[in-house]
Amino acid sequence: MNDHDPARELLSRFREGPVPVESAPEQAIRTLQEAGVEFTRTNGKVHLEVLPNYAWPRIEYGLQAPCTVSVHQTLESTNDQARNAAKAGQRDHAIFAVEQTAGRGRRDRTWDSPPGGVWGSLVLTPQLPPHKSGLATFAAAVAVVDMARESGVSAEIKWPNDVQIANNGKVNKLAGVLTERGGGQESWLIIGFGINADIPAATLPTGATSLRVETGDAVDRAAVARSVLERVYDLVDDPSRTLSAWRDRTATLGQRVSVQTESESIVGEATDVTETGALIIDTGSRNRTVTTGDCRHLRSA
Ligand code: BT5
Repeated sequence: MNDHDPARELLSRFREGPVPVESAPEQAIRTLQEAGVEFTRTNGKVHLEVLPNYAWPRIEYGLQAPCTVSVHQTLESTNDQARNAAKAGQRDHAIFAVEQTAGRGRRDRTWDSPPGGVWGSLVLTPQLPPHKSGLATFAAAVAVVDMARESGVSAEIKWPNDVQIANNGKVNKLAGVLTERGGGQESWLIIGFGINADIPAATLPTGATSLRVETGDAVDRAAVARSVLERVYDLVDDPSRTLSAWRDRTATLGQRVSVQTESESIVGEATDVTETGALIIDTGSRNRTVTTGDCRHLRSA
């Protein structure tokens, strides 16, 4: 049981309209007010007037996904916070931070996380076996691409976890996904996504772009978060839909690539992905299957 649960329940009732004063618990109203929600009272009814900008009530209001949400001002890493929540038994909960002080990429690389991004981690009970965890990364990458395309931004996926935007031969990174899993019997899956949403050009790292830069408009981070959570839930337990959606949205297949693994660099044509999300590379002499690595798209000869 979470302190916010009566507040969540009340919040969802406002979707049908104003709520009679006598059936709106004072404590729930107070919890929502503390999160920035504003109400008025007229004719014995409570009216929801203002949802705060980027806070859990704004993301949860109208959310079509079976998860709860929390938004923190500053965290070291939402994936670390999510891991603690997972170990404490929480599932179907998404943790966001306005900014991260130690955001992580793969192989402990630094993830720049200034305010304006959507830095979030979703804790799930995994439904697929461990060797298919990579498909959760695929589901999140598809979710981000679809959200971007709905805003008119033609994003694409670079294997395995980058969402990028190609413009006049220049490619910039819009988002990355970091999936982690653990826990033996009480197992958990964390899908961390870093999306450069409402970030101006001046605060982006080199090689990055944002929805704000691409559209020229301010971006509603709560709407971005909602859209991605909904699409992730839509796909994550369905490997065949995830794979076909991923194949439709990737720029990697059919490309000449160079993939740097822990031990070697493999160059060839990326021909397909396996049912676990590994990349198949035709090196000219044989097919190689790569499960993890950093992929570069090379110019065709
Ligand atoms: C990723 O790693 O792309 C996964 C990034 C996942 C970040 C999210 S934010 C919420 C959650 N909490 C966390 O702590 N992490 C997750 P990788 O493929 O290893 O790419 C990392 C590289 O991307 C870095 O070495 C930089 O070159 C570049 N980079 C760093 N910050 C960036 C940004 N904001 N936008 C674009 N590129 C960035």
